Amino acid sequence: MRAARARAHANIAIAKYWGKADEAANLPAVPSVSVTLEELTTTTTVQFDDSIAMDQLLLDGEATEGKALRRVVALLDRVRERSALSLRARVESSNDFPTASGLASSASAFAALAMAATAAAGLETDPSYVSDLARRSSASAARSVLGGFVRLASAAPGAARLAAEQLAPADHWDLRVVIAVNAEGPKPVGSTDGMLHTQKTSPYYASWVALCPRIAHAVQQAIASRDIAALGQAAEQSAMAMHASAMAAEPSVLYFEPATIACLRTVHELRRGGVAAYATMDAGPHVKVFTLPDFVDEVASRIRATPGVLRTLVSKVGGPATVTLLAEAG
Ligand code: 2P0
Repeated sequence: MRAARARAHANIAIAKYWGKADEAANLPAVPSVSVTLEELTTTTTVQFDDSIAMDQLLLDGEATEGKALRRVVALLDRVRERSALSLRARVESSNDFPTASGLASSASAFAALAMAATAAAGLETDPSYVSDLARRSSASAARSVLGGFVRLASAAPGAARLAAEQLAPADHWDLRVVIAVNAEGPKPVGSTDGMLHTQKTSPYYASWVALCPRIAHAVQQAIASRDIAALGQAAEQSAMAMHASAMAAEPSVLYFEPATIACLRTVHELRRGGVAAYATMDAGPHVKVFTLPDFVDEVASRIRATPGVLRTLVSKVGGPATVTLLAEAG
């Protein structure tokens, strides 16, 4: 029996990924740039075991089957193929943030799984291999393998591989992220379905794809020069353009709730008062606010007081996924 335990952090895209160049190979149509979140972590243990006949998944202590298990098996099959290992695995995964909050992240989950499975199979945990492996399950997970500020390029259909790359480590810039939790429970339309529907039906999808390289470039430059205003403006344009393309789909994909708009108004008011605060939204109603240490308490208290906000989380920039090989048994 061979086992490994990995930890990976969630990430928030500053320049968003929304759209696939190749659905079967899960290759993104646009480049994305993210920041890794120290405070939101998934821990996953993978144990290859000759006493079990099928892969098993425990999510936050609950035996899980169906689609979640199938996605895990698909990743394990890739690792088994590369390592010529035929053993089935027991996978145990837990989040240190409330799963029911709708913040449950496939990014940290598949990054941790890819890292743990690779190590448990006795393969080299080369970040480029692990990131490419995670990307095949969930493109945003490719970014969570690396720490700090991370870029995932777009790819041509049929590209053989695509891994994320680190732009700067976590200690490059003490950016802070305030997260407004604006709903409980899973989102009505998942990211994969939402983006595929957008690219098939939205008249604005082509404009979105054309815009993304410019936004990703602006975000990279803002990170390099630690320029929060430039980063924030590009982040807000990326989020609004992504959501505009989704809203224009037929039928519309609408992730915003009243609290989402209320948070955007709060962020605008904070900026008018001289506070560095910039908002982004993913495939859900929550709002993530980029800010700096001097402003983080004020941003968190103003966001917490915004109507409809259930609670807030605050995070620093986090490091890469890590893995520990557990003692071989049996
Ligand atoms: C992002 N999102 O860049 C964007 C912004 C959501 C909104 O990456 O289909 O779960 O598994 O590759 O990684 C969420 O998409 O999608 C996502 P798949 P994933 O963070």
